[in-house]
Amino acid sequence: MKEEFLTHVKDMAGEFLELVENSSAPVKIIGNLDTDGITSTSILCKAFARKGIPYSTAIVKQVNSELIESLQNETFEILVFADLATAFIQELAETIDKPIFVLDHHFPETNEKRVGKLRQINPHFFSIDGQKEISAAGISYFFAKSISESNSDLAYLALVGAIGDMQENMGFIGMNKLILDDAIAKDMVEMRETLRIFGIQTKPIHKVLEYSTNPYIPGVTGNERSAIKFIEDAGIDVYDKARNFKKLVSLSKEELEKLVNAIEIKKTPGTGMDILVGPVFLLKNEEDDSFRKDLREFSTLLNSCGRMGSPSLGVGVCLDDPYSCKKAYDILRRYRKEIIDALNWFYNNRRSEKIIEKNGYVVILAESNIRDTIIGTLASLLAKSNVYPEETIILSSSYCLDGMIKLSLRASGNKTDVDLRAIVKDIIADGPGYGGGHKLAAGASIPQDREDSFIRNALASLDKYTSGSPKA
Ligand SMILES: [Mn+2]
Repeated sequence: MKEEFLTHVKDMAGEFLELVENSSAPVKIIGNLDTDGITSTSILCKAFARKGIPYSTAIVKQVNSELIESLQNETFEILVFADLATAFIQELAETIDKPIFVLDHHFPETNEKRVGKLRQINPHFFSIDGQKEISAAGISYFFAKSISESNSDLAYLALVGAIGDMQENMGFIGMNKLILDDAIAKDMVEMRETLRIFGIQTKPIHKVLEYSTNPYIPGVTGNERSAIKFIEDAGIDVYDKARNFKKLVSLSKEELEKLVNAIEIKKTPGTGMDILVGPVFLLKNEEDDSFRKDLREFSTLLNSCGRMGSPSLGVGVCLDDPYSCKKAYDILRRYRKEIIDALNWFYNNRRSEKIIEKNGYVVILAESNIRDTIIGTLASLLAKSNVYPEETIILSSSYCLDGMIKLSLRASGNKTDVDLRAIVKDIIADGPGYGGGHKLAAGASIPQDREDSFIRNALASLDKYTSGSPKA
């Protein structure tokens, strides 16, 4: 069904160009506040600019009735949504009487490609799995390529978006694989089989091991000296000939093998990365020490821009703006610091009433101590670490500035007997609030004035799905 999907995208791009020709206002692009949304927006910006189409962008956390109302009052004549809006198709089509293009890969609620003047471009209509095979950045890429073949040099951005949505798993499949082929054919991206630990392409090896949480290496993660000793014990000189700390590029094949074996023996099983060696994807024209060199680091950089409230810097990074790149690195550093602060807050409050630990689950009530866009990352980190036994459900919550409480649910290890969405449903059952997600990662928002009933519902629901006995 790939061909049918691509034909559909082409038709839609054709209709878009025709509408643009008869419009006197800029096109409005509304993108989602994550790596996939930022790369989608950037791809569209670049394609529109090259074609001389005026545009304006907005990056938002979510679509809701207020956003729809405010868009209705703006003077834009054509709207393009990227990586969001699928859950609001009816409301959008009914409220805004203008051409709307929704480029999204979330599971569609209606089966119609057209609802009034709204058009949906969604791979699920063509039996393509939008969770694994293509992200919104990929859809935006094919849309851009339909506008002009010259936009095929943007393929790498689509891969960065797919990585942001966890669609890279020892390589790419489906439509993403086609995009990778384009990026390699354009000589923009190179694939190497090597150690996949995060940061290994750009930082000295001992630093990479010190900061590695995936995998977690007991006695090495978090300790620079032990990391250096660990490398030496593996029979590898930590310095290169120029007496600089060695990076991955300066390891011989034998040394790389020694390093992989040493990590293999020492790492905690089940902490995320089971296979250490696999494909990594590198931007050919980027300096070795650049955060944009390894597409996974590029993805993290954009994610941090979004979560720290500066998504437009992320767009600037994708559009090669030097000022944005410099500022984004500062943001990435601050983001890492906030995550470490969040972890420290967690460890310092484990014995307080803010963290409720039972057998089978833990509830973290961070209130205003952790940013709402960081709380999910904390839950994911705890789920991947060995702080709690396998199969522990981790519910974390923090206050948002808009009067809501944001909740994130994760399960450590491979908990498969509980669908986390069921717990979300229980929590929001008796009042205002909304939520959803996947079986293994779910979230919700509820008003702060309902905090007491949220905690009651959450504990009751978690007790139901786990043993729930007080922790010994
Ligand atoms: Mn997405």
